Amino acid sequence: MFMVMGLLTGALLTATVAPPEPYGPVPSPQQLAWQRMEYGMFCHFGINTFHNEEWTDGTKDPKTFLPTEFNGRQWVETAKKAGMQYLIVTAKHHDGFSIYPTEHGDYNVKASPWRDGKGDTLREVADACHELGLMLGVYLSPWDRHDPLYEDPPAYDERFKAMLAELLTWYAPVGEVWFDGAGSKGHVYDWNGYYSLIRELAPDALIAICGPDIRWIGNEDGLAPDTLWNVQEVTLPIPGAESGGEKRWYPSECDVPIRKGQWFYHTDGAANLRSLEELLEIYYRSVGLGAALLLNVSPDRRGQLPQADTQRLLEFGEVIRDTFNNNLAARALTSASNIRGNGKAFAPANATDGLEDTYWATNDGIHEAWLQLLFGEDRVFDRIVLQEHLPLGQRVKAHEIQAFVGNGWKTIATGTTIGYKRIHRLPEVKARRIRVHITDAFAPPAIEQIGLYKASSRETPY
Ligand code: FUL
Repeated sequence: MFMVMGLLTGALLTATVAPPEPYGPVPSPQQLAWQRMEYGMFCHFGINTFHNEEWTDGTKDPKTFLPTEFNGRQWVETAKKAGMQYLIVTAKHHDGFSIYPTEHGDYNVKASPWRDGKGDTLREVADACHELGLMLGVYLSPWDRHDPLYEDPPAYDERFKAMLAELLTWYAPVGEVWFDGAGSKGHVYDWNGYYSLIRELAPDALIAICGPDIRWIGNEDGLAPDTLWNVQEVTLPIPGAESGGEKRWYPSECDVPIRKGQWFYHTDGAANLRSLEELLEIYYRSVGLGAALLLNVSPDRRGQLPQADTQRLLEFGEVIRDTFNNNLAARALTSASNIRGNGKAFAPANATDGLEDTYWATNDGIHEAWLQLLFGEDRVFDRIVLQEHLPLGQRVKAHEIQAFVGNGWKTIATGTTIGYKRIHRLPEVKARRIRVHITDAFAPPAIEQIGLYKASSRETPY
């Protein structure tokens, strides 16, 4: 009888340990899935590719758009091999030339002799993305230097929406719509109309930059700030237009070209190709600070990614894979200064199990706590990865990591926010006992992952 009661109480106790309350705005399922992709490819391809210019003015002859060996699948295959999860293509840049056969206006691929005016670059790229499992995104420039309708905003809005509708239906599913703000100062767009059309035709698509779902990091160097909050005050419909506004989940994207200063291909641009070291620095300061990295690789005049860029990209992908392929923390014995409900539901071992839906959490009112990793023998590592459980919002304000070396605790890394991810690079540490100490948080911390790694020998020691 007592035993039965005991069992019952035990079962009730485990069942009643509620998860912590979410703190503040939380990501939509689409935003969370997008954040988990981490790394994508941007491809700027268009009439500019054939003129060695970044911004042509809308007067270049459409006949000059003439790729010699177009291969959209090669872009996607390369992105996939490089470890990227999504790909965004410029359907139309500021010059107004569309690289897909739009039924609106006359400045597009149909007016080019390429494949007798029957070519469709986006078709090949979209099909390959869908087949190979990459999310497809489209860039459609609001600023249009060719279209005469641009001078008549309501008429232009209708055309723009018609083009959006083509993109979202012909190439579905589209996961991200990228609205560049360049050149648009003073022009009035029907942003709300654009947004509602996207929500209607592609409810899962995220609207980036001049849009409510993904925030531009604010530079074109691929660098996020050291303290990065996903919750931002946003004034819609044009985020960032004014300060203040509604607080919403607004994750960041770092867009940066692999060739310094060049989004489009230039015949003499190879010298601008970033080194492996520069790319790694960008990675650690974008993905490593909790933002997504959108790395631009420009297809050349053949309509393929240049050989040198492809090689660099693959090398970079291999090094990242090498560095993060073996989580030493997975085999640690874990303990913590506080465990929510004292049971398994929120145990510290959840932070080393590699699963997205389990996490270590503390009791309500506990905003400072540590989690310890204990090994049977010394472990050697120089990278530490931390991730918060974002369905509960972003909570951690400050943290530090300590290792037991000699006969005392030594601080080996400190930081502010964690958010989607925080990677610490540090000189090699050899220790049996490590503590991740959340020193301040807005709410009981909820830590989804902790990783310890040894960097690939192809990375320069930090
Ligand atoms: C900028 C544009 O002006 C560049 O040409 C490029 O498209 C970059 C991604 O955004 O605002």
